[in-house]
Amino acid sequence: MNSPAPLLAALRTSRHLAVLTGAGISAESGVPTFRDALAGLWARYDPMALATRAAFQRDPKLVWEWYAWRRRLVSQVTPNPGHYALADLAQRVPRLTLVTQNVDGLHQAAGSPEVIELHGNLGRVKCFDEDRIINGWTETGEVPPRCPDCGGWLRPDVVWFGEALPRAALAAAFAAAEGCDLFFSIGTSAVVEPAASLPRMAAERGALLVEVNPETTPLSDAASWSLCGPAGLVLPALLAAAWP
Ligand code: BV8
Repeated sequence: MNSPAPLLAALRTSRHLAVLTGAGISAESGVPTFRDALAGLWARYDPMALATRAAFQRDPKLVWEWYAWRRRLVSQVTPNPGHYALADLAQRVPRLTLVTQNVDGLHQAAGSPEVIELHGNLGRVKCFDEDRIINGWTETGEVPPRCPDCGGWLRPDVVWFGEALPRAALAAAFAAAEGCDLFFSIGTSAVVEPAASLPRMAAERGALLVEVNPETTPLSDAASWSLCGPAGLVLPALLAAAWP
C-alpha cells in the first residue's frame, strides 16, 4: 500500500493529531459494525430503533438482552492491528487525541493511553432512573436486573439516539478538532451527530483530513487523503512507512 509522501511528512511533523474511530476499526476483531450489529440473532431488528430510551421503556428485556449479547461478543474478541497501530502512534507524535464512537473498550485493551468515549461503554451499567453507574447488583434472574438502591431498571451506560453525549467527552473532542493540525477519521460512516461534525470542523480550521475506510462516505470529498482499505492493514502500513 503506497503511502503518499506528503501524508507521511504531515504525520512526522504533526504537533497535535486527532483521531475519530467508528465501528469499522473493530470489524477485523470480529465485532459487527453498527449497521450490521444485527447479524444473526438480531437480524430482524433495526439498531436505530433498539438504541433508544423509548425502545428500552417499551421492552426493557429485549434491549437489555441485545446489549448483553454484544457484551458477551466483545468479551470474546481482542484488539486488531488497527487498534495497536493507534496505541503505537500515541508514542510517536507529540500529542494524540483519540476519540471513539465505539463502546467496545478495544482501544483501551490495545494500550491507547487516553480514550475519549463519546457514546459510553458496554462494560458499564447504570440505573435508568437515577442515571448513575452501578457496579454491583443482586442477580435474581429478572431481566433487566434492578438497581440495588431504587429498584429501577438497570441499563447499559451507552448513549442512545436522542440522548445527550457526556459533556466532558464532547468538549474534549471539540477542542481536539479545533486544535489539531492533522485529523484521521477511521472506520466510521460519518453519519451520526455530533461525532460526524468533528472531522469537518477540523478541516474547516485548516487541519489536514485523512479518511481510512474501505468504502467512501459523506466525508470522503472533504478528505485530503482517502486511504481505501481496512484499518488493520492501512494503519500499520502507514506507520511503517512514516517511521521505517
Ligand atoms: C443527540 C451507542 C441531542 C449505542 C450510538 C432525530 C431525533 C433525535 C436525534 C436525532 C434525530 N436526527 C438526528 C439526530 C441526531 C442523532 C443522529 O445523528 N442520528 C443519525 C441517524 C442521523 N444523534 C443522536 O441522537 C445523538 N444525540 O443528538 O442528542 C441532545 C442534546 C441535548 C439533550 C438531549 C439530546 C446520540 C448519537 C449516539 C447514538 N449511539 N452508539 C450503541 O452502540 O448501541 S451510535 C452508533 O452508530 C455508533 O456509536 C456510531 O456512532 C454510529 C455510527 O456507526 P459507525 O461507528 O460509523 O459504524 P457504521 O456501522 O455506521 O459504519 C462502519 C464504517 O466502517 C463503514 O463506513 C464501513 O465502510 C467501515 N468499515 C468496515 N470495515 C472496516 C471499516 N473501516 C475500516 N476498516 C475496516 N476493516
